[in-house]
Amino acid sequence: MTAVEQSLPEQNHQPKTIYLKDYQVPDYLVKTTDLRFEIYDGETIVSAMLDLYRNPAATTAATQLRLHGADLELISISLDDKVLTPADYEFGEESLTLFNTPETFKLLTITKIKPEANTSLEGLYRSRTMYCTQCEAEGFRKITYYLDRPDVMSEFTTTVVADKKYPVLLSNGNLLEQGELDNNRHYAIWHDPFKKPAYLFALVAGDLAHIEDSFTTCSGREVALKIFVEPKDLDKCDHAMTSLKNSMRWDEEVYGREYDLNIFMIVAVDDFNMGAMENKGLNIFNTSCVLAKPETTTDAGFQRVEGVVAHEYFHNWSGNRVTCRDWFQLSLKEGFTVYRDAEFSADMGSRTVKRVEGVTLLRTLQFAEDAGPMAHPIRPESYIEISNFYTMTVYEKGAEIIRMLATLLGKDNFRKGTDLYFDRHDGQAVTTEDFVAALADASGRDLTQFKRWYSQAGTPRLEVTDHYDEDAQEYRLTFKQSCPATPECQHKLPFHIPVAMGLLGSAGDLPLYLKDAEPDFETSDNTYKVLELTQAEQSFVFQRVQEKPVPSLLRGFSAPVKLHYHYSRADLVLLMSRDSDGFNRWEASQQLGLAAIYTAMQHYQQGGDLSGWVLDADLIEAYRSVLQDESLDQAMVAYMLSLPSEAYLSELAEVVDVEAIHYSRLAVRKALAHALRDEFVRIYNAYNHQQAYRVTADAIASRSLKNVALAYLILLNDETLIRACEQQYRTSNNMTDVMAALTQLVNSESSLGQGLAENALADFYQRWQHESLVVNQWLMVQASCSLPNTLAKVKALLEHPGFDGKNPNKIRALIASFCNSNAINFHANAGAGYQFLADQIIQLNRQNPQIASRLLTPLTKWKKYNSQQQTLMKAELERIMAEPQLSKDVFEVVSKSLA
Ligand code: B3K
Ligand code: ZN
Repeated sequence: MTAVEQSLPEQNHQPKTIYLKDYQVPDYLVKTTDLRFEIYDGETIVSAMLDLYRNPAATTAATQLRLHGADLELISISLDDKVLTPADYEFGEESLTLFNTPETFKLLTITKIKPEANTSLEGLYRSRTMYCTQCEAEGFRKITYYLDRPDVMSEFTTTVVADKKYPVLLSNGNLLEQGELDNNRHYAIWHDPFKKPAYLFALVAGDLAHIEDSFTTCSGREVALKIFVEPKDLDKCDHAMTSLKNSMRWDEEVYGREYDLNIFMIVAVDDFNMGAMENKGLNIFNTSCVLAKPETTTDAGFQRVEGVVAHEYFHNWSGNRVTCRDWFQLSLKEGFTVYRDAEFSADMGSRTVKRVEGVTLLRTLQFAEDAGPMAHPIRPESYIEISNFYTMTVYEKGAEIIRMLATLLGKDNFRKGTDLYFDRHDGQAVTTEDFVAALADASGRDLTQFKRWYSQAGTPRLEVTDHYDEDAQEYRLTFKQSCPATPECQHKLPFHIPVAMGLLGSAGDLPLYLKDAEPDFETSDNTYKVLELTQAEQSFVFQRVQEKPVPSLLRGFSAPVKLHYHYSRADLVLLMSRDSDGFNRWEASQQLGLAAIYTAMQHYQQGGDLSGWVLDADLIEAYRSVLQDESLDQAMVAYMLSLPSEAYLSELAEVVDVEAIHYSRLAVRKALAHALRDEFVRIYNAYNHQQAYRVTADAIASRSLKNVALAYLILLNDETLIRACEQQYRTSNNMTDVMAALTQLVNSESSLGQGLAENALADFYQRWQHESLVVNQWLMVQASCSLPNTLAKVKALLEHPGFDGKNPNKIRALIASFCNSNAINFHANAGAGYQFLADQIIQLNRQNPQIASRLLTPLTKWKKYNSQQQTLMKAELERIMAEPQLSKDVFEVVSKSLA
């Protein structure tokens, strides 16, 4: 068997589970890593010179070295200049073991790889006209034999050699040297002085254009900033550059973190499995997360670029300078960095809006994950394929855990804690325990119980009851916490939960005199408190309460829990209009919306007709007052008027009734549109002025409110309004307004709307066919259309020249949008949607296992549907399971879903 055959990812046997409890330090470490890449058409020769030494911390004096390697063709291997023969080593699954290895030695391996044939987009691969890499988590082993684990940190020097048709040759660190070679070839040598794990390695070779700027750090060092793109995209880089400079400044100001190399580079790549990658000094980005200009990019797109640029930049400290000991610690860098980027975005735009968006994401997607077969704590105990654990839980819930720590410690102590963490562990590969220990040491707080958030999965439930004693003027709040069983843990111990709160009286916030605690007039006006829950049941008594208050609980969503308190409609209306906490004002609007939808659902489920559905007058008035409230940020008005999504309604349901959810929500929206038509028209007209496009929070807010009004108005099936929508499509100068109008036309139930939609879709493609990212939006709007017959259209689009089954962005835009954001169609037609998805997954399983595995998510939720749907979904999972050569990625998700 050849080396290549040996390392093929065959899965005829059960893939192995890796456990956190089995962690062992590496036997060998790598002092320096010298790489040379000779890139030729069709193949690349990689020479790796490793300076190895036995790890003094290893428990036994190892005389073998097991290197990772996959899909490599070994050409030669020498140890301290002696060429090794097959008797000196052995191939295993994804490994190469050397025998009789000395205390220290130099190992030179020469291997051949085929980037052009690499469709997994992991390791070194080709995307359109360029070569690029993606190594996290375990892709470096597809480049050369190596100790591909994050606790092996080494100093890298990289030589890239290629034909001059690839003028740009990049790698990590600072450029040491470049020059010409024979045969129209040239080279560049890069040196990264910071030791790093292999997952942070990067290389790019291509014919790229770039924009350039510079940043002067807080200590006065000048850093060159470069963004590399295909020449056609050079006009779409400015927003990313501005975002980068803002991020660099913010990390200095808020965390005291200065950038450390002479140069910081970003490269935009069209074929990329996720958003972006924080390789040291050379971030590689999905084009969708760098490129932005008003004509092609929506406001959401602009914000995503800002957020992802910041996220990857912040990793330079939270991830690169201090990295993870093993992949179970992933949330150490991801949760923390998501928290950092969310706070950055909050500082750049509107804090409340950012929080509403973050919580919406968490409560729809992460809560669903926590309640499904793939539930895991933010620090998992085991995995089969680590790529499957780049999850909402590790990222978003992980960020909530950091947010709770920040809340519990307070601003100053939290900063002391992060300073200590960075100082103490700079240059090390550490654990989440180390992170919490630094925060505990710096603040003097005992965080022992808090650490349960790292090891217990599931979303805690908080039941709150209260009692007002008018005579004693005392108000008692009682909290009961519990947490549902998850696959690996049946019984949970109580969590340490910060509950930020206030009490509302008829005239607004009341002062808080918590029994046995000091009132806080020094740092605040004493109307806000953080209660700390640590027991299964706990009460708090407030004194000098002169009227029965309405509690404002979990302000700013201070903990990732499901809160239950029985609010009356009047309570919610009060909170929605008067709470000093913007987040809870929005939350009250959502509770009101939920209740209205549930009423309609009950009617529908009892066989009732929803046409002409009307809402109670007081509810209408509550929404009307939001529209008229001048104190509110327009973006908040837009969010308060948007009803809870179908995805959130599904997450909340015990058994998801897809049709009831869809039609009831639609009926409530129509009822609101009828009742508030004049207000919506007023708002639409007030904000529908063609102005120069700006990406400020205010401008984004106005567009978003206007487009929410439009979305309601279109439901009235009124010819004038539909034509206004079409006019917005035709005349807008920015993609936000164009897409908003196109979406409404495509979803319009009227024949006029449908006719206009057809023309607009044709016009749109004609106009934007050469802009791949814009075509993706065109695919997405069609795949998300809730009208019947969408599956047939999606299938037809698979054959359209605007689709490319090898490009992850296209797969997400068409296939994932249909299966994740179009429940009414995905679950229709006796399982046709399920079968369609399973077919796609089977096709992608070998081509790109990571993408195949991601696509599985909607099928993993099969237990939440009715028995007929369950049977059909399960049958598709079983069909996938029966496939030969299932990738580890797909195997893990399918087998856990069926377990
Ligand atoms: N660290 C990368 C994610 C890598 C995913 C590998 N399957 C991007 C990020 O979170 O910043
Ligand atoms: Zn990250």
